[in-house]
Amino acid sequence: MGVLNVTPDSFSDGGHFAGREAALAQARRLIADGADILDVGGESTRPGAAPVAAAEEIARVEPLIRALAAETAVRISVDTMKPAVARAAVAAGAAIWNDVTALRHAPDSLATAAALGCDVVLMHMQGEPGTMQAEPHYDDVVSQVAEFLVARAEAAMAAGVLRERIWLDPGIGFGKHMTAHNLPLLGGLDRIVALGFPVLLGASRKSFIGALDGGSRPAGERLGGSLAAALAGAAAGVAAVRVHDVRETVQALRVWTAIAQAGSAG
Ligand code: HH2
Repeated sequence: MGVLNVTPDSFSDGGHFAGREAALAQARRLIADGADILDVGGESTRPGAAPVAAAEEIARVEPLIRALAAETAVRISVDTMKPAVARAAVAAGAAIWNDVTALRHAPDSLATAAALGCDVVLMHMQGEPGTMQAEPHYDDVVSQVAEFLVARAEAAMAAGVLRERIWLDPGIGFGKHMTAHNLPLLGGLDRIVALGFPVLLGASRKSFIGALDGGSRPAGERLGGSLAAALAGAAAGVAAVRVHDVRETVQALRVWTAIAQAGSAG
């Protein structure tokens, strides 16, 4: 899954693809690089990001999704917590609603997901985007994230979302201490995969990588760590990785897969 943020303020690519032509060109690049899914986002979820009104978010993502759906068979996902944005995006051709609040943001989130009938990504987050990094606390991060995700999947199914539409995501960096929580979660991904739903992993360029590599590496200098996390995800059996550097990730996954297959054949 290639990340396409059409926002002025996303943590790693904010402002780069805010114009329509720049966004389309980046989408084509991600597809040529091997992305199977494009994740289009019109509101940054980084700590302290300014909230965006639904109308403004729709204006950012809807025309782009419509243009992309007309020219590519690659699946399009919309990264939003707002039902109105999800509705507009699916009407424009999106096939997946990626919701970092796991359908908790609005009272009609669950019913909207059921009515749309699209795939939904239910992501774990402790707290709210604005304050989630202030003081995250867990007694057992892997168990608590797993319990939350199961509860949200059950809530979605009770509201009418089909089981086969549901993806789970541990939410790396969302209300998680840089290393004390993100690392056990990455190391325990097999327990999230064992819940029986396809798992999406988004670790690309996140701060824990900078923290493990001297402390101050900016987002654009975290490719090596992003690849390491993607391969850890592959080893645990995740269904997809949400990444900024599609070309490099596809290459890493191809080599990793070839080695794994040769190992089991020999
Ligand atoms: N991470 C980000 C945004 N959306 N969605 C899912 N399902 N999983 C993630 O890990 C995830 C996500 C944050 O990254 P990015 O989009 O690059 O930044 P921003 O939130 O600042 O737009």
